[in-house]
Amino acid sequence: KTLAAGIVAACLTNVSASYAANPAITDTHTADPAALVHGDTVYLYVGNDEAKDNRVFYDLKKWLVYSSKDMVNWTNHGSPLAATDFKWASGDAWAAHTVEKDGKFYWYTTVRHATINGFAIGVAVSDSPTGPFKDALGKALISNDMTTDTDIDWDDIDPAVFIDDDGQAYIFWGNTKPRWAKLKPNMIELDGPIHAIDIPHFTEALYVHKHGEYYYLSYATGFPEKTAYAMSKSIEGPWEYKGILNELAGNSNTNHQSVIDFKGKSYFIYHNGGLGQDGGSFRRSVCIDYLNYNADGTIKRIVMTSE
Ligand code: FUB
Repeated sequence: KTLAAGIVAACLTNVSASYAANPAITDTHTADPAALVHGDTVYLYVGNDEAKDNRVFYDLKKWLVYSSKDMVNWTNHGSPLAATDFKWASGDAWAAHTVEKDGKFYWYTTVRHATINGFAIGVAVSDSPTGPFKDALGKALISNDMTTDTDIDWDDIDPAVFIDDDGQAYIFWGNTKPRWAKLKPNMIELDGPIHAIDIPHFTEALYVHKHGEYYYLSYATGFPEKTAYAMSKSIEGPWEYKGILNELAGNSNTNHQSVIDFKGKSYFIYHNGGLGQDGGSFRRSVCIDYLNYNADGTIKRIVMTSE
């Protein structure tokens, strides 16, 4: 090998290494992670990026489920749900979120509506975290005709469901316009009005979690996306903006986070474009790092690792 070839090889290695931060899932390209702790196991629900290269757009037809008992070794349970399992949808398995209530698992999904303009949110249900899942409603839970901006194609995306200690469930969602509503105890109908949320620099990917006496609302900000967060003592807000939680994750325009506590540690789960030489904005990969709180309840900025 010539010196020049060696230098080129070294440079390529370095470039690749700086992008190849920590994909936790490496058997295929995965995006938009949503983690669910159930017993001694974490279930990870992700979209499957199938774009051939990074020059066109998202190609997500289905979601995948993984599980782990140690956050290191992951078992692939295949795809128990595809976008077109919702008969009223035409495709696009965008970001989704699964929660458990009373022994049933509800998988809230973004899909493109076949007959109503734009994206919509559906909900599938199963008796098991790994499926089989089936459409729980036979129609969209939230569609573009239910919100005020019917001309905006993708403002009804990225559902995140939070069940509070008293059992009340809430759904948060949106692109550009963050929104929330209560869910009825059956988990498949909205209960009451749709509310706007007042948070700065919102792009998409809302996620709610609770730690101690605070609720945390994290979300993608700007574009390319970083992750920001806000805090409140009430799930209904008002939310106090706390700044950037995670920097650009590397080689992906988007990011999408999930936060869990598992076996005594807190985790920040997200995606980057770091898998192999062909990772990127439409060929993303799920990553996991620790999340740490300060004594006052604020969150330390995430330190992204390659381990
Ligand atoms: O994966 C498609 C879209 O990209 C998601 O719905 C957004 O959150 C962004 O990650």
